[in-house]
Amino acid sequence: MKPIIICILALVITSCNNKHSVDSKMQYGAPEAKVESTVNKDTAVKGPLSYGAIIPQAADGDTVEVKFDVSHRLVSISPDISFLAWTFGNTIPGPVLKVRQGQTVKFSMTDRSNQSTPAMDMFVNNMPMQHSIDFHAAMVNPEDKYRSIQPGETIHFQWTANYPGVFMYHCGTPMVLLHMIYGMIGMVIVEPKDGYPDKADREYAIIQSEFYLKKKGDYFVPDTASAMKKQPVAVAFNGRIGQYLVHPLKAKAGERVRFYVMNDGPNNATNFHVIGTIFDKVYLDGNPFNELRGMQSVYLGPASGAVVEFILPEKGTYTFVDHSFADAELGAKGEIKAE
Ligand SMILES: [Cu+2]
Repeated sequence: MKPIIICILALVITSCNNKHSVDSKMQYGAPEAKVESTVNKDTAVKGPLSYGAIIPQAADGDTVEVKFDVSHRLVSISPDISFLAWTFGNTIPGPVLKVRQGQTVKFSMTDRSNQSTPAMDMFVNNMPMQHSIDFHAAMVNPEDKYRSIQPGETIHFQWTANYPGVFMYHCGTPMVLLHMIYGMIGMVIVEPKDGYPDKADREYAIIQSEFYLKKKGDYFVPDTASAMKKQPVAVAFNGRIGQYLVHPLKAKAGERVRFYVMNDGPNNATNFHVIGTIFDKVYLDGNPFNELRGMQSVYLGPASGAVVEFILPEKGTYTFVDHSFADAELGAKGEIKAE
């Protein structure tokens, strides 16, 4: 073989092997966070964000501005269960944020827990309080960026998405468990630099989380005692019990479907499974390096995620569950319908 051909072959092999190698351009840390005693000028969320199973469109460019605020408001997790929740971006879970690997997020958040929202006055537990946010997708000094802010204050900080995948975010203000069972959880998707090896025909975001509540009058209130025992009264996908049984996700027979699955806990594991198919590929924490094949389910502890890809083999309705079936009975059950 001629030397030039050997050189070209060597280059091709090297570049293939490095396809998913760790990028040397890691950004460790970020400028100091800024806390202001003024509120963001409006309540609207800003950035590549979406709600429910919809995947946001990542923005172009090296930096992306993201803003969502904290509010205390009435949230329903089923027609029968409502409670005064503490939220990021007004919902449980908070909005899904999607960025590209290497992008820097310029984030800002106001603690609006001192502002009244509809139905709030009915509750005795509507005290304004400190909140914070902890992005698992970031690598920054938590004492600085994840510090608690007072009601009426706004925090600004930035972080760079070094690693691809699916990551949790949550309020980190003590008692952290309490802030999480009040609803302060969410997910960040970091798109890998070179994407995933296969093209997906459909993509959906699925966040599993537990609810620890007790009845108080016509409403419910979060219950620390049952949370400490890790005994939820409900487990849901994207914050609403059984929503994808009423409105199944859509697909077509033969399509390759990609779910970004995040277990936001806060306490229990999930064994995520789709009845009637096999996960062709699973990427643990959504990193293309962490590839598994032919999995019947994927076991995810609290604050673990995965990207799962599967083929819907023929027309039909496929149920996705936490195969720890007590959780499925408590609400961790949905459907995807292949037409
Ligand atoms: Cu909080």
